[in-house]
Amino acid sequence: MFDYEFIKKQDKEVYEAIVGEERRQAEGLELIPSENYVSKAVREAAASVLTNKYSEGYPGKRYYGGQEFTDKVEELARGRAKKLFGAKFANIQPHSGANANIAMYFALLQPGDTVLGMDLSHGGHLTHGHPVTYITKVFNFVRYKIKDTKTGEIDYEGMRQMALEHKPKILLAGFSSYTRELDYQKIAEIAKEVGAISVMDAAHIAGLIAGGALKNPFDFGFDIITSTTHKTLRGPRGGLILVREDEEIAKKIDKALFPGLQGGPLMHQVAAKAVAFGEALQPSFKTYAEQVLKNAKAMERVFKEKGIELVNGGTDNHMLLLNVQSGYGIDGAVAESALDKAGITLNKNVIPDDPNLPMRPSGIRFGVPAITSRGFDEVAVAQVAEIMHEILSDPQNEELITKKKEEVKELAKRFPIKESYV
Ligand code: DSN
Repeated sequence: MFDYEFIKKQDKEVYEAIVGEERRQAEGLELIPSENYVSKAVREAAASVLTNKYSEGYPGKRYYGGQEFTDKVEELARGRAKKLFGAKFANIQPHSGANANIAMYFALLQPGDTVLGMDLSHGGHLTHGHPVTYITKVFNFVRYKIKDTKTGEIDYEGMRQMALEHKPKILLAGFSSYTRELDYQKIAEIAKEVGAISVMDAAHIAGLIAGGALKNPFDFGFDIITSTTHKTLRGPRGGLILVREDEEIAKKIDKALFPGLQGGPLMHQVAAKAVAFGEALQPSFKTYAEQVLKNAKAMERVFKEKGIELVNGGTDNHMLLLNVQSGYGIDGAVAESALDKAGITLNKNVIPDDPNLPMRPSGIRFGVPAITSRGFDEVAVAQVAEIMHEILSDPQNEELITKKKEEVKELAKRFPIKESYV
């Protein structure tokens, strides 16, 4: 896409790594549900001279001079983010989704306060209070779970009981490996009943919300949405915090992020976010979000027809979780590696209350946001699912994998990565 003229001349080693990755992305199929392909316009912004600039603070209130254009770029990003999600306030400076969540905690909690979030093995995220993270040394995290992994229904009554017992300051919805639509109404009611602030970590589905394919938690009274910008939202790597209407909360979040947690914002990434949000405001993004849901359903149908167990019984969003242990008698690591050899990239994943260890879990997690960006339709994604099924049924068969790799390359060639989505 770029010719990398200068890197090529100056630094062969980095040049080769970049073009190697470019080739890998072009020839293979990206099924990691948290990845996507940004437009060339987003990449141009991310590669711009804005990387040279320090802009600590916020538009109109910076610690350094020379902010005429950085202010403009940040205002554009904030304004577009607010419009996309129907929020009154947006902070687009978080370097990542993890930073967005950490800043949100520090803005709203005192040490020792409690957060009620989703259990990691049931779909939550490390930053929702996994014991390996430092935030658990400061705050108290308690976890709700799925009631029935055949349907994926969350144990909302259990959530309520826990909320009444633990009196969380934050009731946290959202996930990194859960496939069903959430009952925002119920969650918001529980939060209200116990006086908690309701937060949705929409990192995975932000693009589907922005594109109108999934419900918007703000329509049910949620106070805050945190997110990444690089998954279904198809922007550059980064984070985002939206506040529906409470100005006091928004002020606390701004302060917690800077100077509380981060230093200078990455203004090149902020510019790239602005461009991506501009793309997401176009009608074509709505079509994209709808196609993502259709494609995920088409993949679901293939595995269901084969009798393979889908965790939560299927999907309402962009991702699927397969129990490869029960379905194919292999663990997720074996599945990931066999598919990787054929050019299909996804990740091994724990399933709820997985009896296996995280490095050899029972499941795989995959999704369609990236291949949908390439133009894959229901027929083409079903073809990918068929290839996956053949490989997973015989993962040691190198001859089969070599043959399937050619089919994957053919598909990749038929649907090249796009340079523009508008
Ligand atoms: N690493 C992201 C994902 O793949 O879901 C979440 O942080």
